[in-house]
Order: sequence, then structure tokens, then C-alpha cells
Amino acid sequence: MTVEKCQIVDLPRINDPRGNLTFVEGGHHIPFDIERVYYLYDVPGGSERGGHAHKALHQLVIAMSGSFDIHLDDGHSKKIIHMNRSYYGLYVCPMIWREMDNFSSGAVCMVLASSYYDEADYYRNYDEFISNVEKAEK
Ligand code: T46
Repeated sequence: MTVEKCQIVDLPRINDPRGNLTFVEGGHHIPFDIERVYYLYDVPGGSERGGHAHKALHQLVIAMSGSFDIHLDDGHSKKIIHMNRSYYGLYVCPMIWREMDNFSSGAVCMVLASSYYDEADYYRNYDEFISNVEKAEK
């Protein structure tokens, strides 16, 4: 799994004078079925979230309101993506270390996830993450 696999998904936009509408269909716009939705909100200025990788979880991250940065790291390459549109989703595949910061005031980050919450799916220690990346490459 590489950061190159983590791409922006341009979601459908139904423009309407009454207000715009965007939708996401699991298995259609994103390469997984959606089993869980969670969101981060009321994030104080200067906060950092993330700081972990998932063993098997696939996610789509959307800035529903405001903006924030996501730092992605596959153990070899890194990239930073600025999220600021509710019609762009960032697909994050398994085995990617992610950190989030630079939240604007009022930012809401919604995440569509392929599985229920499971703490056993997390690497929360960077060195353990790297040693498992190396193990998978052998
Ligand atoms: C990710 C980034 C973008 C639950 O009980 N259920 C849940 O579905 C989630 C996501 C979390 N929790 C609990 C686990 C912790 O006790 O909520 C607490 C905070 O979770 P965490 O420190 O992992 O939160 P973030 O914002 O650092 O990370 C979250 C997701 O965990 C993670 O998958 O990719 O958002």
C-alpha cells in the first residue's frame, strides 16, 4: 500500500439554487462498502489528530465544513493534502500512517469507514508501523 493509492475522489455534485447536494455510494464512488460513519467537530485551534495507521481499514475523509491538512506516510513516501471542499473525498487505504492538523475554526471532518471500530486494527506506535511495513515487503 502506498500514498499514491490515496487519491482525491471527485464526488457527484448536484448544483441547485436551493443548495447543492453531494452523495457517496459505497462500492461505486469508493472501493469499499460503508459500515461506519464518524466525524470530528469542535476541534480546538492548534489540535492534532490521528497519529496512527490501520491494518485493514479503508476510509474516505471529507471536509464537510472548513478545512484541515492530512499528512500521509506509507513508510517510504509522504504527502500532505489540504482538505477544504465537501465534494472531495480523500480515499485512505490500509497501512498508511496519518496525522491531521491545521483545522480551521468550525471544521467538520466526516469519515466513511469500511468496518466497525476495532482498536486491534490500529498501529498507534510509529516504529511498530514501520517494522510491519518492512515485514510485509520481505
Ligand atoms: C482516523 C482519523 C481520521 C470510537 O469509540 N469509535 C470510533 O469509531 C472512533 C473513530 C473512535 N473511537 C474512540 C477511540 C478513542 O478512545 O474515540 C477515541 C478517539 O479516537 P482517536 O484518538 O483514534 O481519534 P483520531 O481523531 O485521532 O482518529 C480518528 C480515527 O480513530 C482514525 O481511524 O483515521 O480519525
